[in-house]
Amino acid sequence: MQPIQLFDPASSTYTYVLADEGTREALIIDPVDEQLARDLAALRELGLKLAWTLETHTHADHITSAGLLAEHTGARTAAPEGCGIGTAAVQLKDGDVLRFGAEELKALHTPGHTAGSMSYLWRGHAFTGDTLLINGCGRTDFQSGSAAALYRSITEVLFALPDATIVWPGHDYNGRSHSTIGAEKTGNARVAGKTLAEFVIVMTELNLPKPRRIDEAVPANQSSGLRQDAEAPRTAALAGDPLAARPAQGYAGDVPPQLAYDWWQDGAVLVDIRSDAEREWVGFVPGAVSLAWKQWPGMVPNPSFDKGLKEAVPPGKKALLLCRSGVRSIAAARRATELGIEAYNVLEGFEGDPDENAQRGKRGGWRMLGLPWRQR
Ligand SMILES: N[C@@H](CCC(=O)N[C@@H](CS)C(=O)NCC(=O)O)C(=O)O
Ligand SMILES: [Fe+2]
Repeated sequence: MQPIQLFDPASSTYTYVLADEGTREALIIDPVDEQLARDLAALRELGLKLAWTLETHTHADHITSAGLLAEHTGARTAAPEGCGIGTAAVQLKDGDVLRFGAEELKALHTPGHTAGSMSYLWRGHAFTGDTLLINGCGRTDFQSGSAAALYRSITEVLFALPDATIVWPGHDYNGRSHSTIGAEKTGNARVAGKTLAEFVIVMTELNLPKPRRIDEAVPANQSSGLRQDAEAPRTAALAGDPLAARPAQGYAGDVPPQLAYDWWQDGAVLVDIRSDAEREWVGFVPGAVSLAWKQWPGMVPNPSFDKGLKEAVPPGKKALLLCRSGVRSIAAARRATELGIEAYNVLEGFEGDPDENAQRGKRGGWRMLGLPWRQR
């Protein structure tokens, strides 16, 4: 199976899906949060089970959907160890191999665009992230970039691959999809035939404007896209996908906050799965069971969460899972269901917005509806 190349026009980012034909296990490289619904739909249509999400580096121009993909599909997250993405379950070192079905992908440390940047090799394909672009390369003027390191990564690591190796870049700003190592070795305007000193001058003189979203994107990407101040884009991304917004499979159902409150009064168990820090900042729900969903992607299942949940929900009772915006609670409701509990996801969470685009300003969620909550 050839790599599947997907494009995010807003950031000109390429996302790749690789799959093992036999087992249908798949891996996704550099997924973009605005494209979450599209990517979930693509995986579903192709009958693929996502085993891994993978980053080439900490992006400065867009936010990854890795954390959300992991929550929705059960995939594990992997990222280069030098990228400061502490939430990634697997921290990749040079030469590490990731397996999906019978397939293997190899990580190559190719620093320069950022110090942690990696490229990935799969069969005759190289996914070069922003290390090597088509007739270009990643910039080196921020995020621990180094033109000298990039020169070595391109000329000594990537150009050492066979000429026929297909190059799949992390971006292209001119509508090109792929190249080859041979073509870049002879024709890449920034690096072909250049000495290290000449390359450093080229890179120093680029004078590119700062990426528009760098201040927001870098911190968000260091938590696999999960810790963002504004959660609205994720909700909007999910809204286009019926499966993501309302996954009938995997748990008993979705309930709006007011109905959850009524069920709670009737004896259902309300489980607040936000972190202790989130409750401290925003407020807590008196009487709810506090049980943080400390399941960073890849850590599923988490024995302490499972144990706490089983103790909190007596047999025959419904569990109502509440998080901040109604995304994590879907994953937690699925896990509760696996443990034999009748589990519901509380829509819009504690402070989510039901329909940001259509009803701007009309907010929902537990807190917004005036249901019981207190500041500590
Ligand atoms: N204009 C884009 C930024 C584009 C950009 O700086 N891209 C980075 C990759 S994250 C790069 O290395 N570009 C190399 C180049 O444009 O030559 C934005 O505002 O987001
Ligand atoms: Fe980049």
